[in-house]
Amino acid sequence: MEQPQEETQFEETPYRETQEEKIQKYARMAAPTVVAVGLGGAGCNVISWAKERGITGGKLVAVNTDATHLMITKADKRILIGEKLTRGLGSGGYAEVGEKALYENANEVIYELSKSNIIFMVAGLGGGTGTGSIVGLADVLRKKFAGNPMAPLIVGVVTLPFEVETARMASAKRGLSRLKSSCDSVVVIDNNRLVKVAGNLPFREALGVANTTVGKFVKGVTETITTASLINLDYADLKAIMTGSGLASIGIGEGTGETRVETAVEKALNGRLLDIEDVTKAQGLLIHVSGGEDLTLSEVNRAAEIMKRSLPPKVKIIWGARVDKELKGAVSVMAVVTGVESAFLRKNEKHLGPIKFKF
Ligand SMILES: Nc1nc2c(ncn2[C@@H]2O[C@H](COP(=O)(O)OP(=O)(O)OP(=O)(O)O)[C@@H](O)[C@H]2O)c(=O)[nH]1
Ligand SMILES: [Mg+2]
Repeated sequence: MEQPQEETQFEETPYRETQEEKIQKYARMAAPTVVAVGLGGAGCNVISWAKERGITGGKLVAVNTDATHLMITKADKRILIGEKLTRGLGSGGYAEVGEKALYENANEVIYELSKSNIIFMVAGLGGGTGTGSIVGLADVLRKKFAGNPMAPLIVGVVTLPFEVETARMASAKRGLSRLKSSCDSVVVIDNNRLVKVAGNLPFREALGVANTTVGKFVKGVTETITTASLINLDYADLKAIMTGSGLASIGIGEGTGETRVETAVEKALNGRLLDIEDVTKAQGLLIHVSGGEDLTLSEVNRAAEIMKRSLPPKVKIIWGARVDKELKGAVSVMAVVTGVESAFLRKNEKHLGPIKFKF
C-alpha cells in the first residue's frame, strides 16, 4: 500500500524586499521633493542649464508664452501658457500679459508643482512673461496653501535687470515688491553687481554667468536636501530660516590652494549679489560648501566658523556640504543671507508712491 506522502515543510513566502531595497524606499519617502519652475526666457534658460548638468532629486519645469523659445528649452516638463492671449508669440514685454497668460494655464502649472515640499520659481525680472507669470504663480500658490501646515516652502529666485535696460527697471521692481509678499523668501541677484563681481563682462557673457549663479543655487540646495551628502541640509531648518523672511541675498566664492576655504568664504561674503541694508538684522544664514573629492570635514567646519563670526549670534545658521567631482582641488562656498532689506528696492517703493501694479 502506498504510504501517504508527508506534507512538505516548505512554505512558499511572498517575495520580500531586500534590506537594500527597503533602505532605498524609505530614504526616498523621507527625502523632500523639490521642483524648480523657470518662467519666461531667463527662467527657462536656467532650467536648461540645470537639465544639461543633471539635478538629482529635483524636477525641472519650464513655462513660457514663447513657443519658439520653449522648443530649445531642456526640461522634464514644458508648458506653453497663454495660448489664447499670445498665440505662442511671447508677451511683447508686458507683465500684465504674462500674468494673464499664467492664469490661463494655472491648473496645468500647479499640477506639476503641488506635490513638492520645496518650490523654486525662477525668472529674470524686467520682461513681460517672467515678471507677470512669476507674480501670478506666487499669488495662486499662496491662496492654494493658505492656512495649510503642510504647505511647501515657496522660494522665488530672480535677477534684476542691467542698468542699460532702463525701461525694464520699474516693472522689475514692482514685480519684486509683489513677489516679496507672496513668497516665503525671494533670493535676489542684481545683474549689475554680478557683472562687477565677475569682472566687468560683456552683456552676453554676463547672462551666462547669471544663469550659472542661479542654477548653482537651485542645484546645490536641491541636491544637498534630497540626496545623501557630506553634510545634509535639513528641510525643517531650511524652512525655519526661509519662511516669511522676505528678501535674501546670495554670494558665491571659490578658492584654491592652501587657503582655499578662507578665500572662498571671504569672496562669498564680500561679493553679495544684492545690495543689502543691515546684515545684523538678518534672519538666517545658509552656508553651502562644495569641493572636489579632497574636501575635508574640518574645512567645512572652518568655513562655517568664519561665517558665524561675521554675523550676530541670534542669526540662525544652517549648512550643508557636497562633493562635486568637477571641482578638482577647489572649494566653492555659497552664502545666502535671509530676511534682509534692500535699499535698492526701498528707494523704488517710495518713488513708486501710490501707483498700483494693475492687471
Ligand atoms: N539669467 C539670465 N537673465 C536673462 C537672460 N536673458 C535675459 N535676462 C534678463 O532677464 C530679463 C527678462 O528677460 P526675458 O526672461 O528674456 O523676458 P521674458 O520673461 O521672456 O519676457 P518677454 O519675452 O517680454 O515675454 C532681462 O531684462 C534680462 O535682465 C538669460 O538668458 N539669463
Ligand atoms: Mg521671452
